[in-house]
Amino acid sequence: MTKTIRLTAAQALVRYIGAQHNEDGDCFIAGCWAIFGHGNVAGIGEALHGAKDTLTTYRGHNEQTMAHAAIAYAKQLKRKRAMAVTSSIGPGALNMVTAAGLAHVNRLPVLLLPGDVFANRGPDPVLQQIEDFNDGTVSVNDCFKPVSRYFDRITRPEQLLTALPRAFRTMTDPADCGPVTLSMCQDVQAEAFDYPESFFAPQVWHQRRIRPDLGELARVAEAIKGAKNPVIVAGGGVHYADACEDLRAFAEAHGIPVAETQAGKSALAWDHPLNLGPIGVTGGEPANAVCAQADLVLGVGTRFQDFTTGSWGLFANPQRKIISLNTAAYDAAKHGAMPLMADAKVGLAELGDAIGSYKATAPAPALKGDWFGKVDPLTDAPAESNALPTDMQVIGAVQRGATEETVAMCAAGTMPGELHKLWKANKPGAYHMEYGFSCMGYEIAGAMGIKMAQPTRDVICFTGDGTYMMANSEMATAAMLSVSFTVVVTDNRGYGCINRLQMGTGGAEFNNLLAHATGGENSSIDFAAHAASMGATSVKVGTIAELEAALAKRHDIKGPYVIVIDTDPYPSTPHGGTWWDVGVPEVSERAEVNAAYAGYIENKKSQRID
Ligand SMILES: Cc1ncc(C[n+]2csc(CCOP(=O)(O)OP(=O)(O)O)c2C)c(N)n1
Ligand SMILES: [Mg+2]
Repeated sequence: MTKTIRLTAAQALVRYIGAQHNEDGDCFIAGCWAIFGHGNVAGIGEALHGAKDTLTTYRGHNEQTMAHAAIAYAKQLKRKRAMAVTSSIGPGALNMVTAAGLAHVNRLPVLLLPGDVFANRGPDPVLQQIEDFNDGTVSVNDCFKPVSRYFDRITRPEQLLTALPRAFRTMTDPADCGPVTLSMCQDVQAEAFDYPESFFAPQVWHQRRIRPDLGELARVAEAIKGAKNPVIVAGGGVHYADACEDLRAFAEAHGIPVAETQAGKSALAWDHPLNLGPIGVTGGEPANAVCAQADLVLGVGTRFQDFTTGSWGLFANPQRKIISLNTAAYDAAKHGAMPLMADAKVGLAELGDAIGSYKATAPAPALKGDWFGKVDPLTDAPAESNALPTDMQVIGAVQRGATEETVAMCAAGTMPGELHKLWKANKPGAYHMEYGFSCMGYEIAGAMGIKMAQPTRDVICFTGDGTYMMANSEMATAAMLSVSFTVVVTDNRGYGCINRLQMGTGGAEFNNLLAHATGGENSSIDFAAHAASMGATSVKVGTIAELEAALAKRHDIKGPYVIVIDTDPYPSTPHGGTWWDVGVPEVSERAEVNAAYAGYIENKKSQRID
């Protein structure tokens, strides 16, 4: 006779979560973020309370941003651990959909547990049920389907017996990793079932390291041996596979230089001789010049998104070949690449053996010297003047005050591009950029998630005024939990980067900066006062020197510390970068748009479709 235990579906869910471990012996799910409503308070709420000594529940202030905190936690820990997030039905659930998209793009694990309408349909329509006129099986939670790597709707308690192992397989499988949504019908959460006791036995989820297929390996090795000036494009997969050291060894052994994507940055120390630095639209001249010439591009753990490839205009050598070493077959076969489906760590090791003593022609070292010669002065503290500081100077101030343990983090606005170009990351994990979704509002909650993941790190969050306004309420959560990190708010009174993009595509300045928005002149937000009202320590500074002084105090401050500085919305690093495909109007009454369109058509010719 199978020994069973009678539990509600919610109790079984929580008990199973508590029994799943990673290879280090940690509980894979490190905690559960929760905002309760009628759709989860009685079922999941009761179960979480029952497990509160082993699985901590955190009370957030917005479903989207508490999920951002969970996702940042998993990203900083290189997917070795994740968190769960539960919401009520309807609006609370839909608030999490954006965060699911973020995790989906960035291939990051998170366990989303939205409540759902009654499976038994007894009270239909329950409060917050949308009612599809044509399909009785649809609820708002169907919106999670395209943004979940695994979606399941739990309409009977015993479905957890198959759904939960699938959920954990998805979150711990490097090739398939992403958000899981278990849509928990409200009545089912509270229904009991006799679960086999063995279902709750402790389990370890090992990190699968896929070795290359021998045919693929041989073909790729042949291609590399025939290359004169190859380049490696290092993406986030290098970090997730713990392959930073392996990448360094491979690059050094074969003299192949490395360009870093936003997710890959910090794989090699910024001053490593073979680190060409940032690639692509937000890249620098060293990487972009080498990529333009390269006869072979070896992507390692990269999605080859448009910011990396310059919308496929960057790799301009007509003879060039692309190789994609990736755990996901989807990424390994992109854009006609020769696939090498493998984990970055074991894949690089086996590829190294296969190419033996092969050495590439190293690029001119002067490239890097020239680059820093040009951009470093932009980050210097300005001489005293009445001009507003630039974002580049703000980066310089933070960089000068950075320690061995600093993590620079950001997601959207001017700063991701500036940080990619200018930030000098000393070691893996020193740079945390969410640039797959580039989701405004990730920053403050994400900084909290990073600090929770690595409490000894010095987390510095860069956020514009726009992204601060979009989502700041987890600041109160961080204050409540006494999670310490620094937020540098660059207030340029508007959506500065999009204003520049608008001008760059021939548009009139319109609806981005407050100065060009209806009623914008009436806006006067005191960010420091706002942050203080939520329990943060805050200060408004007027100059770069004051910013440096304020930053120096951060190590003694408990909870979030917010430093606000007004900056100039117009300047950005005038070096590096490459074309980015943004559709420009084909007809317009504006001469500037027509000129931009002519330029667009010219640039479009560089876009490789082969
Ligand atoms: C959720 C979301 N909405 C819209 C965008 C498009 N977008 C990218 S950056 C940006 C403006 C950011 O403004 P701010 O945070 O003030 O940064 P700034 O560029 O001014 O430094 C917008 C609207 C986005 N990335 N994410
Ligand atoms: Mg702004």
